[in-house]
This record gives sequence, C-alpha cells and structure tokens, in this order.
Amino acid sequence: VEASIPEPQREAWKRNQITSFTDKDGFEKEVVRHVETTLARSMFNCDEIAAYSATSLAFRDRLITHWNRTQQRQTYRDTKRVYYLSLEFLMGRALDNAMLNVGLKNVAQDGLAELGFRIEDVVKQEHDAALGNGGLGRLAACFLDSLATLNFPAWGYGLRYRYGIFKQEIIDGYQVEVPDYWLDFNPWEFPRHDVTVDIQFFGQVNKKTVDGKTVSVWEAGEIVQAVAYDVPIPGYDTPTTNNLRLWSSKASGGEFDFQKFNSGDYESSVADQQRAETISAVLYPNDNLERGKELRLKQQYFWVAASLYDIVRRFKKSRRSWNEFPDQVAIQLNDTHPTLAIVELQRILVDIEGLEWDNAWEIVTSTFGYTNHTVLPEALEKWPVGLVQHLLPRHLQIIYDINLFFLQSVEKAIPDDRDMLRRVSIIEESQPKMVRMAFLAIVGSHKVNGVAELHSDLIKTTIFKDFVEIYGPDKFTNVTNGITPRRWLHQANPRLSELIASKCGGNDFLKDLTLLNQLEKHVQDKQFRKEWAEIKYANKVRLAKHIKDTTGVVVNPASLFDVQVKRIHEYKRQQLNIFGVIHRYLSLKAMTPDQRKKQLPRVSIFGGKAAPGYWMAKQIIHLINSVGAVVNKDEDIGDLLKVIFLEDYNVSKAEIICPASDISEHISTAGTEASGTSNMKFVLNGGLIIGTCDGANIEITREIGESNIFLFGNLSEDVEDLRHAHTYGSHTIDSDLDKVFNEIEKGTFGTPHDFSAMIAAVRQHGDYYLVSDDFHSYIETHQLVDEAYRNQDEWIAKCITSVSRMGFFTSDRCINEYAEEIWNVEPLAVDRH
Ligand code: CR1
Repeated sequence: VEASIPEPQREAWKRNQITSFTDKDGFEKEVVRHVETTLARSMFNCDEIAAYSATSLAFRDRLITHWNRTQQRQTYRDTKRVYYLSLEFLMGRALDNAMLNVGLKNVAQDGLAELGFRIEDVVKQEHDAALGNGGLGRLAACFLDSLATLNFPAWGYGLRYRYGIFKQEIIDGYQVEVPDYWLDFNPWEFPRHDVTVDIQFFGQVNKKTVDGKTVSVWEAGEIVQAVAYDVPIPGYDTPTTNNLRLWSSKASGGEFDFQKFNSGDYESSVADQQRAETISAVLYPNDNLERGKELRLKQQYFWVAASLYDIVRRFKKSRRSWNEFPDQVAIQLNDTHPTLAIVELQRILVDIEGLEWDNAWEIVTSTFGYTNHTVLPEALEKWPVGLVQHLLPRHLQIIYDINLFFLQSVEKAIPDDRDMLRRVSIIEESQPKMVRMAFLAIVGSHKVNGVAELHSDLIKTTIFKDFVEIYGPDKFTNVTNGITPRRWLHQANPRLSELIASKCGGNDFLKDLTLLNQLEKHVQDKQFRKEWAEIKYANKVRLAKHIKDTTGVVVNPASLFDVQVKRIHEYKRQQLNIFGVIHRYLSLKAMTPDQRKKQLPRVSIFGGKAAPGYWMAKQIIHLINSVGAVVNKDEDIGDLLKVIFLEDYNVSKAEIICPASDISEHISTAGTEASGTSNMKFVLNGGLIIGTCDGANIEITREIGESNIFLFGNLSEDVEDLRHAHTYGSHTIDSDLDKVFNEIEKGTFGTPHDFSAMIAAVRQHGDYYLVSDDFHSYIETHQLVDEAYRNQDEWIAKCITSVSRMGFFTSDRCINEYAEEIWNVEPLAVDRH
C-alpha cells in the first residue's frame, strides 16, 4: 500500500508544518507541555528526572523536524551515501550534545532556571549510552558527529544492546561487574516496528535449476526478526541530522532453541534472561580481545544481514543498474566485526539477484573499505570453519569460492610460492581450520587503512606484509584518528572553549580546528595565561569534588594531577604506572621531613574497566587500590602523594577528567597501541602528556613540538630484539624496579601472593611488555615532569602552544580524508535556515 499523501491533500500538511521553539519562552512552553501531557505530571511533582525528560523531549521534537528534512533531502538528491558499520557506538549522553549542536543551550539554561532547575543537574540525569568498550566505539561516535557536521549523507548501523558495557564497582579494591540496563527511559531512540527484517540461521543449502541455471538456495533452520531503532545524530551548527540505525532482535513466529549463553558469570547473569532476545541482549565486554563465542558470530551476522538488506532496499528504490551500486553506496567496516557483509552482499547479488560471480565480486570489492584497529594477535578475529558451516552454511561455501579465486590470482601473479599461498589463505589450515576475518576483509575491500602513521606502517610490514606484495602498496593507506572538538572541548570544557573563542574570532574554530593556531600569538599574554590557569584550576576543583564524593579521599587541587584513564590492559601498562607510583612513595618515605617539604605534591589518578575474564587486568586494579589504601592514609606523606582509582570510567566521566589533568599517561609498549584517542582529548584540553613513541603520540609530537611532550622508552623497531633477548639471553631487572617488587613482596600493600603473577610476568616470564626495559627512562622522565611543573609560567605556555597546534586531530579532518580517499563521496549542500 502506498503510504504517501496524494498531491491535493499535501497543501494541508504544508499549512500545518511544525515550528520549533527558538527562544526561552518557546522552550519553556514545550517543557511544561511535555511535563503535563507526555509525562502526565505537573509542577507539584516535577523532579530533576522529569525536567530532564521534558527538556530532552523538547529538543528531540526539534531534532526530528531537521532529521526528517535531512532524510527527505538525501532521498531526493539520491547521491552516494556512506554506511558506517560498527558493532560499537560509545555515544555517552545525548542531551547536552544536542543542545550545543543546535546552538540553544543558553536558551535551555535560562528557561530551566526560570522553571526552577539548574541545567548541570538536569543534564546529569541522563544515563550514558555505553554501547562500546573503548577507543574503537568512541571513534565511531566521533565520526558520526563529524559526518553530520560536515553534511555528509551518512548512516551508522549497529546493534541495540539491551545491556551496554557493564557498570564497574570497586568493592574491597576489586572490580565487580554490574549489568548496565540503560533503556528504562530513552527519549533518543525511535522504534520502527514497521522496519523489520527476517534473518536466517542454520539449515542447509540446496541446488535448484532456474531457467537452466544452477542456483543455491539457503533453507533456514531458524529465523530471528531484526527491528530497527533509529537515533538522530545532530551536526554542529547545521540542520543536517543523520541517522544511526540500531537493530534489536525479536523472536519471529514461535519459540526457538537459542544456544545457551555459557561463558562465565557476568555474561550469563545478564544474558540468560530472555531466550528469544539473546542476540542483541549484551555487548561483549572485551577490548582488543576476541574470544570466538558462537553468540558473538550470531550477533555479527544478524546485524550485518539486517543492515545490508536495508541498504540494498534503499538502493533498489532508485531503479539503477547493479553496476551503479558502488557509485551510490560506500560501506566502511569498523574493524573485522562486520566482515560477513562482504560475503552477504556477494550472496545477495549472486543467489538472489542472479548476477554472474565476477560481476558481483567487482561490485562488492568496489563498495567496501576496511579499517584495521590493532596488530595484537589476540584481537585478530578467526572463526572455526565448523562453526561458520553450522551457522551460515551458504556463507561458508561463498568464502571458499572467494578464497579459491583469490589464491588462483596469487598463484598467477607470484608463481611457485606455495608457502605464500598457505600464508595468505583466508582459511588457516590449523586444527581446527579457521576463517581469518582480516584476510577476508582485505580481499573483499578496495582500501584498507590503519589509524595512525606508525600503525599503518606496521600493518604493511608485519601482519599484512604479503598482501602488500600481492596488491601493491596503494591498496593500503593511513587515516590518523581524530576526536570531535564539539564534545571534547566545547561541551566538556565550556570555559576554556569560551576563552579560546575570545582569541580566535568566535566559535568558528569548532568547525575548523586549525583556527586554533591563532592562540599562539597570545602565548606571552600574561592576562590570557592567568585566565587559562584559572580555568584549569577550576576544572581540577571540579574533579577533586568528584573524587571526594565517590572515594571519600580529599585531594589538593594545587597538586599535579597525573591521569591514566583507559581500558586496563597489560599492553597499555597501567602496571608500569603503579610501579612508578610505588617508587615515588618509597623515595618520599626515605626522605627527611625537610627534604619532603621541597617535593611537589601529586595525585595519581587511574580509571578504566578490565574485561570480566581478564584476570591479570583485574590484579592490576587490585594493586592500584591496595597502594592507594596504604599511601592515602600515610601521615608522613600527606598531600605529597595520593593514589586514586576512579570507579566506572565512561564517556561522561571522561568529560570531567580530561579538562582536569596536568599530565596524562599514554605509555603503551611501543608498537602496540594502534592510535589512542584520549591522548588527543587531554592535549586539546590544555594538559601535557607523558608517553612512548607509539600510535598517534608520534604525530602529536610532530605537531606540537618535542619540547611540549614527555617522551620516554624503547622504540618499536627495538621491541622484537628486546623480547628475544629476554627469552634467550640473561634478563636482569632494573634495580629500582627490583626494589619496588621487593617492597610488594614484603607485604607493604597487602598479601604479596595477590601480586605475585604481576611480578613473575616481568621477572620470570620474559617481560613481554618491556616494563623493566622502560622503567628507568619512565622514572627519569617523571622527574622532568616535576621540574617542568615547578615553573608554572612556562608550563602554561607549553599547554597553550600545544592546544594551538592540535588542529590536525579533529575527526572532521579524518572524515574528509575517508571521503576523499576511500569513499569518494561529497557533502550535500544545505539551506542554512
Ligand atoms: C586501538 O587499541 C585506537 C582505537 C580506535 C583500538 C586504539 O589504539 O585508538 O582502536 N583497537 O582506532 C581496537 O579496539 C579491536 O581493536
């Protein structure tokens, strides 16, 4: 049935077009209307949650109008669209961002004040949308912000998990995971019960003859329904409002025997509840680690198949020929998680649309781009052939065919190299046989990119070396990550944003971050520096209050705040940091009271989640808390050293933490952190960093200057030799680190046995992450940090200079690079008002 209104009746619709509020009075009217009608409450029972709900609904109404028009415009113009497929979107809160992006936060602030509320308290009522683990998911969220801001016709596709990343509680110094049920009231999503796709699993493949041609028909063993939920993504200072479509799973006609979710307490405690809806129930809580669970593969196919069905349906509306598909559609694979999309599109084209294999494959490979986010072997996805065969029998056949044709082409180009064929085969001939998803993604895409220069070089010389030989170097490219300055400066640090605007000719820098370079000519301006320092101090006071409220520990905001917040992982080396803290503590203890008086007070702040099954990461959290428990009550030490572990690090906490750091730590073993993005957030907020020559740290150094960053440690090209030497040569531990270990073993920080594995990893098991090799340089560099901080005037100058040179790290620059080099798409011009 045609759902559109016929031409003669459209006049009435146009006459009655919705108008959005533009001023305080209009806003207040909308809030009151929503409190009284939508929420069925009144001024006699309107609490902060009701005020949050009504404010969100008022802004949501505004967004919907722009959102509808954006979609209509994009459909009408029918230009090429970008589809960003990501299993993770770490969005954080939406209201504050929506208010700032549509430019009406001041209106809301005044309106709410008149109605009896403080906007900060209202904003805080919102639950973070935490559908991601760490950098990979947050990058996807920053990209959506930039795509909308730059007016690209773009959709995000993901899963609507009922449970996002778990909430972390610290109990007796240990991490405890609590399910994150976040959907109680979510005004930012729109269920589209009319947009559904039936997704099939299991079953078998039958051959049939149609018009003399043999076709494969996949008979399903199970069908699950995908229901679309849409989330509006407002651009900054533009009417463009893009769509993020998240799929939710639902039983489709009858009960199905879902596989039991049987992997450890946390997962089963949240996922066992509703059998039919298990597929989209829970986000897998691993960062940089793949565990090969069947349900995870089901999630991947469910989401990929629903998204492709949607994309193909939209393409078909324009009645173009299939060969035009890559001119209309660019699909970016955020890591290998959506790699099955390559196989699924080939299946649609060959089995359902009847295209010839080669023609279909040409369309497929022109459509996809693949972003690699890690070289860590434990994070590279591989699926057992048997599992794929069972769950997706037709897809396995197609994968085998893709591999066959690929290996034939390799054989032809590089004859007589059997080992090459074994190395690059999409099927690993192991026991059991495995499908190598990264290889499938490379073969099925026209471009492969890494996320920082070093990382993009490393993938070409290590894990994907053979593919550079096969395809030539042009298939591989780099797009260094970036962050959105709207959330990570304007929203998180409004006072700094305002001060910057006053020196950079207004807010334009938020859309063209290179305009920050105008700050540099004010570095010597005393008044400016003073205001800068005052803002940093105020941000530290705000964090100190958060620390007091959540941990009970009082910290002095005049101390140097030293921050490391990110997922807990051995490669990120929080253990190096805490060993360094212990070293500092021992040095302070060894001093006379007079010597101590000359020391610089420090607060070491940690935060981050450990994957529930990552035992060593949990031990690291425990050590940090145990050290804090001893140090924080040591009267000899007082304010000279405090050690804080902030519970439940997430996007909204990052917005408080990033603006409050003096120095932040990005200290991964060289060659292991693909990019890092919090390094960019901290520098953009006027903090300096201590870091290794790894990931984007290297490019940050190039941009802001070597004198504005504290680099230390071994270089990535030396890592392999060092590891080799640890294992096969004699391995002596740094003597200062040895003292730290001895102190832990004396029981100073609680039962030594609790930490013996962490120590053994360095002393006995080859120190894979080079903690001992880098320890001396790390300690020395921290001494340089102390010295530099004593000269506050110069310190502030370094901070301002650094910020002025951070223009490169906006995600707007990334998106423009992807658009130009990978997607070949252009923005859609918009009527401004
Ligand atoms: C990397 O570890 C990078 C983000 C975003 C992570 C981190 O250094 O900043 O991706 N990789 O590109 C990842 O999650 C599965 O791989």
